[in-house]
Amino acid sequence: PSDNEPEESRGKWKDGPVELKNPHIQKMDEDVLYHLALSNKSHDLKEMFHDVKFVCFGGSPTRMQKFVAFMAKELQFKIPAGMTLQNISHGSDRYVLYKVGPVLSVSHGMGIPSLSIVFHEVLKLLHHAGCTDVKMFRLGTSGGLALDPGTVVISEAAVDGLLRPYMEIATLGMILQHPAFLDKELNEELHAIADDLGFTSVIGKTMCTYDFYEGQARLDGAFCDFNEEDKMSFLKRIHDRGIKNIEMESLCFAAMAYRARVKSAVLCCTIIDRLKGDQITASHETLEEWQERPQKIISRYIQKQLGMI
Ligand code: R2B
Ligand code: URA
Repeated sequence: PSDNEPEESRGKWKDGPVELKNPHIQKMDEDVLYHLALSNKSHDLKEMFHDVKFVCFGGSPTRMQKFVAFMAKELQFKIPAGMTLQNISHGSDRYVLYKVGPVLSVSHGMGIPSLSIVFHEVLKLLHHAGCTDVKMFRLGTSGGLALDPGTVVISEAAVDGLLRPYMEIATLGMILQHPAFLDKELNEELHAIADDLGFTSVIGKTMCTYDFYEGQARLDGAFCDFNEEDKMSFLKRIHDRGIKNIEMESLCFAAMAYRARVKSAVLCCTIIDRLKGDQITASHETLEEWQERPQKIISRYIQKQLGMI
């Protein structure tokens, strides 16, 4: 593992300021967060973001816009009639970034490379802003294994397509492995909230892949070199190893949050049972309702943390 901290400190997250494990940043005159269209010179990041405690990520820009509007309501922020919350990163069309009180809502696009870029920049933003005691959440979708669609899977651990619990990054011609631990206590708290809200949810392992089609054993991509039997035997095998769902960002999310020692959780609703098929055929309305479930769980968690309920 690339992390050169002693084994006994693993699994321990630190509350307190968001620290960057990069000595170069403090020597830089200006830090341009290019994909967020922000910089610590041109913007007063402390003024803008110092009170952020909860950073919620999701793949789609519109979903994250809807989420911030929902959070504004839940946190009883009055938005004047005809007004909407501004996308703070409107100067870049790569990602969206919204803020309501202590909550940031950020889109991350699809897949590890896209998430990784915005995660670096959000961590730097939180550091420059002097934020403390921050928690991060990924609110997403996934394919489930032997679960009714609509089930929320809370990731106990993220693994790659070979069931390895770390993210590999090619750095300076070497492969570095970053462990992807997630916080058990936080997961249990979220699981209890899901129960209270009447949502079916499970805590289990999540497989994170680099591709939606062949990478997730689908037979319906543009290419496919395996048959139904191969597919089913793979999916059953990983299910037997405790994998509850498959998606495309959890490994990077967990690895980067853990590397920064920021507590995080990954909550993905399932939108298909992969033991029954490959194509996503649920209606738009049904998909919307399922995708709101992780958001509602996190909203309830945030309200609790803020002492509102
Ligand atoms: C879930 O859904 C997306 C693919 O449809 C991907 O971003 C993921 O992890
Ligand atoms: N997202 C994925 O990555 N896979 C699925 O099957 C559904 C959503």
